Amino acid sequence: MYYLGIDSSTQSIKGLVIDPVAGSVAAQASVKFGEDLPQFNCPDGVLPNADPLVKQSDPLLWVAALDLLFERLRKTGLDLSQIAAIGGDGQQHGSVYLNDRFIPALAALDPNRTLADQLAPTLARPVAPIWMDSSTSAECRELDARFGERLQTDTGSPAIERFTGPQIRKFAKNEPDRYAETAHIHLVSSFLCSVLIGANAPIDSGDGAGMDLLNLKTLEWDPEITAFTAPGLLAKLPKVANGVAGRLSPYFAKYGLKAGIPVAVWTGDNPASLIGSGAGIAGCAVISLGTSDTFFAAMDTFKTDPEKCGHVFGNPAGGFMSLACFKNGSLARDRVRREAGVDWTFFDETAFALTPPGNNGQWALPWFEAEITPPTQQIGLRANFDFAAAPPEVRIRAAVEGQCLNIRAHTRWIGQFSTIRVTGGASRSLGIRQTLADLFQARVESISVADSAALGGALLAAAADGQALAPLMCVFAPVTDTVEPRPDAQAAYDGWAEGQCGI
Ligand code: XUL
Repeated sequence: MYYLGIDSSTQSIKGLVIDPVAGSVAAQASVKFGEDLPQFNCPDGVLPNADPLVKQSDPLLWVAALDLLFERLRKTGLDLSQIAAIGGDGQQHGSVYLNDRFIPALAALDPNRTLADQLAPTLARPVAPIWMDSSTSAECRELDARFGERLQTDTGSPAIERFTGPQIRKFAKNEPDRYAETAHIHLVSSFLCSVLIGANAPIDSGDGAGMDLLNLKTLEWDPEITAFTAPGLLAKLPKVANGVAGRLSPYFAKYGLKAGIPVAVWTGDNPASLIGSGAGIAGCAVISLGTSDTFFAAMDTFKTDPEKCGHVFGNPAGGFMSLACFKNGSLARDRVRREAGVDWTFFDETAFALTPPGNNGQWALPWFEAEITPPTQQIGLRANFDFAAAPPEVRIRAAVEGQCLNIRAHTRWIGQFSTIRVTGGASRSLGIRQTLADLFQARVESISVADSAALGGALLAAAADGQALAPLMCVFAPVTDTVEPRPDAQAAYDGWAEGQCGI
């Protein structure tokens, strides 16, 4: 018996099958949106747009990727009929707009046709705004003016450009006809979960809290905020629920899966990652180094960010979690590395030997996209030295340290932690792990499964099948590597006046 977790993130979709008895991963597969499905014209998962603040994707790309993922999982040779339940997560905040043909189309999915082909006529809007979008400042100001502090105290976040509520408001204002045709608005997570169960799926409190619409005191859509955000919005939102969303649609039997197995309500990639990294219980913070860098932790007491940059989301293991999100994560890091003409091994070995912690006071912030934390729409790399003329080891250390310093500066409200777990692709770099350890003066732990979001989805599938979550979190998140903070490096970073570099 196995459980499957699916992580539909910004640049790819991944599937991870776990064997809960052996405590191991039984199979995995992935689909890269740009590389494997070039016909959707979404390199890095984003549609080209002349406006650098507008970031949208194609919902049909996500369902085409789902078909291809199951095909690849089948090809691993694993007997998919032994999968007892499915869970999953999506990149947060992105929204999909569907017309009244959506539910009938889901109920009648034909295994002889592709998902993309059958769902194309159900889109009320051909594009889905995603979390990287920063184009809704006007709508955010309108929400602020109407609700003030209440937005943050009740929904966990002030009005934020990428959050779904401001995105829906902008769509309803700018494209009223398409908005009127919209019968259902889903997050990426609840959209893909709906496809799996062949019916309208709920939104969970983890991902739902990223919309500026969910009242965290009642765990229901806030009637006043939804009414102000867009006309008739409440009727277009699915219900809020955690647990089992429904049963797997017969469509997926063509991949060898058993129709009728339970499908867990999907969550956001960060809440899923909290579970997959074994940090669902308060005490340990997680830094996820992916397309976005995020810092999050389970909360024991509900508190919001006094600086108004960070968020409170539902914790799928119960209660709440805090999160700060940094948009210029892996893509920015990789651009600096590529332009310096080196690889990450160079950073881990040569750059570390050639440059001291603190980089002799030289810092850089690779903000090639409008940054979320702190919010700024001034795009471009900032540095306090002649970046282009500096050698590769100085450039790369400056950018990595600048990113890590920015994370530290904006997560103090979450708490001080003696242990931080790291996950995501860039956490493989020893140099990055050591920089985090030195800067936070905390032990940095790596866990065996780098893909903690997909693992979290698989663990939530197990929970939906009646298994206890807490022991499974421990079994699947064993610490495989530890980096200790170097006390002598502390002075180099504590000498930094964080305000001096504009963060
Ligand atoms: C979190 C956020 C991103 C996305 C994409 O608030 O915007 O981390 O979830 O990963």
